[in-house]
Amino acid sequence: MVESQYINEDGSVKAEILAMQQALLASSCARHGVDPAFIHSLLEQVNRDGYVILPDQISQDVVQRIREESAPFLTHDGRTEFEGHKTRRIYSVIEKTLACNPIVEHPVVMALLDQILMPNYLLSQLQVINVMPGEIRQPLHHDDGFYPLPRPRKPFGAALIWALDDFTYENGATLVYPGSHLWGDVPPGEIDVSKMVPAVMPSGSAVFFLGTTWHCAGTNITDKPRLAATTQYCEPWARQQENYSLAISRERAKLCSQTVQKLLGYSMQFPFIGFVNGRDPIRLLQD
Ligand SMILES: O=C(O)CCC(=O)C(=O)O
Repeated sequence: MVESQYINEDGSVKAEILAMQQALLASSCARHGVDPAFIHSLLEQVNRDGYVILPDQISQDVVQRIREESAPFLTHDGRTEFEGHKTRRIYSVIEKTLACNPIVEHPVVMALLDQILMPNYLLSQLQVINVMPGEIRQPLHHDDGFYPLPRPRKPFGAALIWALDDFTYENGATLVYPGSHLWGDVPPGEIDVSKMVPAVMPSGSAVFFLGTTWHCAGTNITDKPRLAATTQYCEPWARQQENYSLAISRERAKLCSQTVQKLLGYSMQFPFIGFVNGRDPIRLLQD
């Protein structure tokens, strides 16, 4: 092991770097009103396994509002194997309902992302997903796989699947492959699905995973739908999957909190990415 600015000769991280990391964690947690020890323990699990389950993060009031306001839009089955021929999805969610905003800017999620991505990270996708009875397992994937750069590498994003119904093995709980965030490039056909772990969790919980972690929606063998939402985030220099500057009108963005506005793209990675007329685009929402 070669000594560097960050690493000691024995491979351990230098004390001053650890102290700086702790200070950054403490200030981010203070900003979001969450316990740094809790976030630290979640990060340890994420770094080890590539994912962590966050139990009971949103109230049933929030769940119920998402359920009610999504229902009118959950009318069409998917068009591809990936979307799921028996799965219904809502895209451009914020244009249709603001009910999901509390999960987009959830404080625990913000505190985790502050440690994983660069400042001014972005929302890349927000979907409501209803896996209908009889749906088969989704193709395996990792969410930053569409950025064409070889692995192993740092993740370019992170995502959550929020359980709005209780997630069970039988109704198609998200399947996650522990440790797969550390893999190099692997053809999905070579992955042993029997080693994947179902994210079994009660309604109001979420599974958080890195963009490099292999996962998929499971098979729904029950006679009831499995309702979920996904919030996905990317580095501020990466292209968002949903083109929010076209998908979400400015009038609609004005109804969101400043945190959500920034996540949609009314923000910059300083000094040179995302500007409008040479200035921070948040000004477009300020009268
Ligand atoms: O619905 C799920 O459990 C996972 C969905 C997913 O990973 C996706 O659509 O990208």
